[in-house]
Amino acid sequence: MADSGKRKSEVAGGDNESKEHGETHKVRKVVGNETGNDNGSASEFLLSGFETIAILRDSAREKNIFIHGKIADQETVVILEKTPIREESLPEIFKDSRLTLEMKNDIYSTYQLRPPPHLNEIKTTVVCPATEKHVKKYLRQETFLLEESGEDYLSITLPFIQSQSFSLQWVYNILEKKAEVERVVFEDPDPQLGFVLLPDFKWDQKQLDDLYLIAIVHRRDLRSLRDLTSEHLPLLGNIRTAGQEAIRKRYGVAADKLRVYLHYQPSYYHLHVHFTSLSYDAPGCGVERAHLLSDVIQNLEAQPRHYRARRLSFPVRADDGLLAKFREAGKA
Ligand code: M7G
Repeated sequence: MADSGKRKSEVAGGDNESKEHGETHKVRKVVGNETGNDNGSASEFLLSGFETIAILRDSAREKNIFIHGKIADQETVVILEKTPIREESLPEIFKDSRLTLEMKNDIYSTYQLRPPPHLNEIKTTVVCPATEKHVKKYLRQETFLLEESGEDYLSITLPFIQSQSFSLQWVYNILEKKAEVERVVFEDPDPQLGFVLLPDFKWDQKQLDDLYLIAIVHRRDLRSLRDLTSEHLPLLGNIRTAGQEAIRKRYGVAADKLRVYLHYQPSYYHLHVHFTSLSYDAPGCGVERAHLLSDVIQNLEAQPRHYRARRLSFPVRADDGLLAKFREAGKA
């Protein structure tokens, strides 16, 4: 990310140009009203009364920390993440920062650098009110790989997700233009083949290195990969082609620089497709969870009911109720 050395132009800084495969594209300013329904100033001090209950997870390498706490008695999860250093900000960092010497030895010296506050932002995600499931999702835990047959899905997984899964309100808000309206990069409004493409909330859109968008389908009857048959090939083909084209136009990132995939299991059971930069090691892009859209399309072309019948593997956390259900059924 920050150290990839081949950074493209800044995405959010206005009308910048980016080059991909020799072509030059306008990278339009995409950051507007971040939430689509929040004026920003009201939330400025949202975290001033935050009370920490527990650190769910932290990583010195990823420079993030996941915290469980309370805001005015409401269960809350806060994620703080240091953002990559952008090439564009280097002149200002060098010119306006203060250095404190830590040590000097021969030709080597280390410093604490204090940049101007606006170059020292921390990307912050707040889930409030958070459910117990949110707290568990972010808690670092031992994981186990489950293998699920089509029958296991119908008899164990489906009843479980029907009773347990996360609310899809945020998805419906996007589809109904009640939230994140100004963040939408592309929309095909067709009720059967259409989808909305927008930045994933994990991406701050400040640099292309960690580009991350999601395509959310308009139809509401598809939960996950398991529901897909050859009947859905036109939908999947449309997401692939129109999604890649929209990303090429908006960000100047070509199709062969993108990793386009579905998660199994997803966290949110409304069909959506992840588009991430190929060079970005995105969370959840490992082979135990990510299914490339092009493979999904090919599998359905070869076998119309591939994903209804096949055994699918996926990781589950130690305290995931689904693991308990598989164990009760003697399947894990
Ligand atoms: P998933 O495969 O269901 O689960 O992906 P995961 O979260 O375990 O990866 C859902 C995707 O939607 C993730 O990449 C989330 O970061 C993203 N996402 C979740 N929420 C609640 C929002 C949101 O409110 N807005 C946007 N833009 N993205 C979200």
